[in-house]
Amino acid sequence: MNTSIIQDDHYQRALSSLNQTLHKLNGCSDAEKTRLQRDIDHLHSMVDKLTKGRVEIAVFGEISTGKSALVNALLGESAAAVDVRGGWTTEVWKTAWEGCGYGVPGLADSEVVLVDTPGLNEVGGSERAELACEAAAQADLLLFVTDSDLNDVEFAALLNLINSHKPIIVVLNKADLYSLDQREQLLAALRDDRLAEHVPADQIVVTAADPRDVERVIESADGSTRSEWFKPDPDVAELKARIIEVLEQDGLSLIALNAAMYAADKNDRIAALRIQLRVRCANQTIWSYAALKSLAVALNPVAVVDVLGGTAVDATMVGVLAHIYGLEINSAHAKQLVKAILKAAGLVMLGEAIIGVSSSLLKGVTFGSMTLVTAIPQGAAAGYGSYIVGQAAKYYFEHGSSWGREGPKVVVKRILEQTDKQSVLQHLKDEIRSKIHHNRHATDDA
Ligand SMILES: Nc1nc2c(ncn2[C@@H]2O[C@H](COP(=O)(O)OP(=O)(O)OP(=O)(O)O)[C@@H](O)[C@H]2O)c(=O)[nH]1
Ligand SMILES: [Mg+2]
Repeated sequence: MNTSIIQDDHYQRALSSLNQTLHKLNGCSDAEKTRLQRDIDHLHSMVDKLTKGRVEIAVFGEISTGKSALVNALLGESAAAVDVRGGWTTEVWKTAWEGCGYGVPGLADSEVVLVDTPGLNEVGGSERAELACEAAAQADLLLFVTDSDLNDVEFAALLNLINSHKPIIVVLNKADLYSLDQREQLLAALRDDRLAEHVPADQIVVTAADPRDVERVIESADGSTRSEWFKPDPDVAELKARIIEVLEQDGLSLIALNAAMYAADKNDRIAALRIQLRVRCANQTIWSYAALKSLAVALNPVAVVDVLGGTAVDATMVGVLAHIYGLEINSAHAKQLVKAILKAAGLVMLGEAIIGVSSSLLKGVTFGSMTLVTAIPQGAAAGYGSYIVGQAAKYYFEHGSSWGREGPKVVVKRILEQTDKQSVLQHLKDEIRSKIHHNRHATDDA
């Protein structure tokens, strides 16, 4: 296999970072994998890119600056669609640059690929912006095309690309539209002024990717003259030379460094997304168990026993939460955790539950309308207890089954402080009411 030929340290490390990131993805749940499918595909394509030695050069710039024309001129053929109308290129588009004459040493399948992108101001929709971002993230070398002095939008976009820490060549295209003097002035403005601190002068080059027709006067042997329009050849020699120079100097380390940065970036993204998905799923679970507990207590005095023991429903919820965080916990451990949380919450919560219970017991629970007057607040109070237990358990699992240095008391106290109790209670009361609506024996005058 190709990779064994490459002994370069950076290269091997980059490859193993990509593989480790992919390995991490294997541990994701099916729901997480579905959300991360695009990242998984990109990571596979990055592994393929690195093992084959595919060098990607992505072309960016405002609409109609001549990006597609530049790709064609480098290729020496009309592969990309060029049009006088702006916004012509709407997809990120890749093509192999066969005649470029560079290959990563040691990788027989190595190739250079040119990546054409939609114009920057065309990248209005978030989907296209994401595509352009992804193209920049995968590319090893960036070309930024402009056809005049940079406007503010171009300058901001260019700074963004510079921040990706990849080599960048700024291309002043449409040179044929300017006189020699104007060209020099434009170059000086870019090199010595706007980009002086950002791009080395020799990384700013001039091209004419698709020069417009020029009139030529032809003199015949008899001295008569006639004029003829002809299309000059594209002039991208300086750019091509600069690209090859960069690749020959750094080709292998460029693809290695880029792949390593890519893997690190995806790693962070995967971790963030996983957390986000788990938190969402955990919150849904907590709400549904809190509602279940509320309803059980409101409707059924037997369920009240749960509140005193602080267990069955809450322990089941804790087991489900553990599972969401990729942990398994037996029911004895789950009950212990619930008790520990209730204890950490102090008498406030237990008191609330007990008051709820005793008043139901004293009144005796029937499904008459008067009972529901008290049953709904009691149910909501019990559900609130479950909500707090759930939030605390979520914290515990998020931190790898630990309360951290603060201990359960501080954590639970903070959760209590940060919870908008009234709105949780209101939400649970609404839940009970909407369920009771379906019970024809009951009324909802609570
Ligand atoms: N005079 C002149 N015109 C050029 C040159 N390069 C491109 N053009 C013209 O500029 C127009 C836009 O060229 P494209 O290559 O389609 O530009 P683009 O940046 O790909 O445009 P979008 O894909 O729409 O963002 C076309 O009419 C080209 O013929 C050049 O070097 N000189
Ligand atoms: Mg284009």
